[in-house]
Amino acid sequence: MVEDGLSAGEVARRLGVAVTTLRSWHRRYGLGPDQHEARHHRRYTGEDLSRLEVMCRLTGEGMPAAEAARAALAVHPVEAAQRPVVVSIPAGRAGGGNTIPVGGAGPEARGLARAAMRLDVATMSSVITRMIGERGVVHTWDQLLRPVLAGVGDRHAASGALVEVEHLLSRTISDAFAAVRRPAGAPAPRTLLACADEEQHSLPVEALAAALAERGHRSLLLGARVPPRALAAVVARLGPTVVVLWSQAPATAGAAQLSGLRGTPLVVAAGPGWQRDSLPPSVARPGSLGEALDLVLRWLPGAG
Ligand code: B12
Repeated sequence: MVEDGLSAGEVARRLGVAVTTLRSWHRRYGLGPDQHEARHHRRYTGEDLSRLEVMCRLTGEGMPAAEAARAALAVHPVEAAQRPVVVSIPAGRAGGGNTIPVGGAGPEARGLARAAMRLDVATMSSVITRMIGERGVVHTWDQLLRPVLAGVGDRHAASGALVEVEHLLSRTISDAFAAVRRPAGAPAPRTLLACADEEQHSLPVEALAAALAERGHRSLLLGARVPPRALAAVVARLGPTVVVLWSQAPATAGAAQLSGLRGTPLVVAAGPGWQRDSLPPSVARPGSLGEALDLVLRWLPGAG
């Protein structure tokens, strides 16, 4: 409950948006404190806060700011006399300069980027889960997640900031992939998915596990940093048909790790870390999640 009203700074902290964003929403859309007492700082009431929460959620889901403002004002109407004229502004400007660049990616990617900047896990999760449900894992990875991950990576590389955003986004993506229903009663997994030794970038193999699940296949997901001895031990125990080993950077792409996989019908070295020249010719090198999925499916019984 908000008794005495909140300052713009307090509201900004609660919602995870910049004070400048709040001011611009107030100026452009009238989404601000109703009572503006002369010579006093503006205080936000509980109703103001509710409207702003709707605004954050909708822009986080990719809705243009002017449209989201109209919806927020409709959910919690303001007194007619105080109602502002809502103006349309060019899309993609909300969030000010404090944004993650997503290139030409669609409104959902911009919404996810904004939600990530606000550390708004609920919105991030609903945007990702909805797109997986509607368009599938491969589309979601290529059109939504990759652009935002790359944007966070670029911003971090340039400034050293946004570690917390990167971690929370990664965690939320992992959770969404893990929530893709694994096929019940499907045959035991014939595919092993792992990251190379000391490799922490596990999202790509998690994406592949979710994409395989969508197509009715279980896989064994070993995740990040799998030492070669552990990998060789699992392969010796289970004799999988396919092993996919992910390396994001050359530092983790020692080709010797693949020697323990001899006898596996299909070995896939995936990720930008691997150098084709250093790999035996029998090792497959997909160029995308979709290619990796097709490659693996070709080796699994009953796949099509
Ligand atoms: C999230 C992230 C992390 C998370 C990972 C969380 C997780 N569970 O995965 C955490 C915080 C752990 C992390 C750690 C580090 N990270 Co990091 N990270 C990222 C980030 C933002 C996204 C990674 C990702 O998933 N990319 C997926 C897509 C977006 O990458 P892609 O290269 O375009 O992949 C394409 C191809 O490989 C191709 N493809 C080909 N075959 C296949 C097969 C499959 C199955 C798939 C899916 C795709 C595919 O399609 C892909 C696109 O789909 C990137 C930024 C970026 N641009 O990638 C940095 C980035 C990869 N990280 C980087 C670094 C430096 C690190 C650290 C060393 C930082 C540090 N100082 O500690 C550590 C340590 C890493 C280690 N030893 O493994 C650098 C790597 C630079 C380099 N080439 O050496 C990057 C590029 C950031 C940057 N711009 O500097 N990171």
